[in-house]
Amino acid sequence: MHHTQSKKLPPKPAQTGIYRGLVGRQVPALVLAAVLALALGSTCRKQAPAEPEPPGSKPGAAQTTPPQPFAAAFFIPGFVEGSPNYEMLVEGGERAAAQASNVTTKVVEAGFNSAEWEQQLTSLAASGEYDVIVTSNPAMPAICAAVAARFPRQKFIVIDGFLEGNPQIHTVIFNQVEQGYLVGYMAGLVTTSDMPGANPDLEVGLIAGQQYPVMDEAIRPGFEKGLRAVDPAIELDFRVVGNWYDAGKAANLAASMFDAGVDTILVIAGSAAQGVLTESRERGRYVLWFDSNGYDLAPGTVVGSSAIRLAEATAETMEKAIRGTLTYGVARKLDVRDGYVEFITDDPLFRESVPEGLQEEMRQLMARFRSGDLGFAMPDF
Ligand code: RBF
Repeated sequence: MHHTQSKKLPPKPAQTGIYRGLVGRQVPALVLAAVLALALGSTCRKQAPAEPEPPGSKPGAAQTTPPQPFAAAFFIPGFVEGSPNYEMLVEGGERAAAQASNVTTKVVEAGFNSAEWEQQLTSLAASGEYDVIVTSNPAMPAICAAVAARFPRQKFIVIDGFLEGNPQIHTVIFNQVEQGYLVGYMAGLVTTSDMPGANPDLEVGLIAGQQYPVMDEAIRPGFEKGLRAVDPAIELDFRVVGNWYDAGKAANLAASMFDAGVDTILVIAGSAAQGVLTESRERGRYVLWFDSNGYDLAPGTVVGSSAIRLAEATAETMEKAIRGTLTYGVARKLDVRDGYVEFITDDPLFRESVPEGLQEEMRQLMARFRSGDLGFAMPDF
């Protein structure tokens, strides 16, 4: 496509940072306008027109300034597949990017060796290609802060992490004391029930991929509070896989827990959780799922599922970052009352696999959280 005006354009500025993410799917008029806007010194994204664009409106109509190119990288500290939080992060982030115009994204999987994450994140920041790096898990705020200190113009969003006051980092954390309580209450109901897989022992399990502060100070205490709200005599058997991928080891842990009298296990172990699902299905025991809706992973075995609205939180945060309205230095906390943490009671598989009385107890528990009648503080980390 020939464009006569292109000769009048100033040469592309040398610092190509924000141009690098631009891909061929944009129309030339948009590119021209973006270059022109930059050349005129308009660096403020807040001036971009409100999105989404009205349907049918063609970019390049010339009355409004088209949005400047925006590039986001999703830095996954592990692998996307099999880790619900990372799957939701990419899903939500890609959704926000697709709904805006002129936004490009890239997914970088950093693998399971956490000793390499800081160096890999440093490379990503050093490329200067990304307006924002979006990442997830409670260990990432500290790593982002270390990298941020070396790249003062790099911005970060950490979903499922907490850090206040760093002007380059925005964090969002979910109230996992409440989330733990919800599944703990359900585990208590199941282990004290006459469901076919429940035994008379008051023993419930929790298998975690690793031990970390959010596990020790939010998820596990919340889970135990929920168990004890049903019956103070219920005991918790807590085990750690040691990584987020060893399904064989997770299956062995589950087997030894079942042998010791456990009938219900909450598993938070990334792709290692597959081993717990298999072992529980074979033994006719029960699993509770944590981050996303897990009922269909093993119908009848997964009898309870909490969920965090991580995809939605990521999409909203990304939208603001793209528009230039995101406040960095802020740590958001989202809980049940806000609508970002829930126990899923409306799934047909939940209704099929759990007696009506238990279902009703869980619906009432959710109602108490939603009304503010019940709530727990999520500590700062
Ligand atoms: N959860 C996963 O599902 N997969 C992972 O690979 C994974 N890696 C983690 C690494 C670290 C260092 C930490 C602190 C947590 C990790 N989590 C992982 C747990 C995740 O962030 C979250 O706490 C749980 O999924 C509960 O919401």
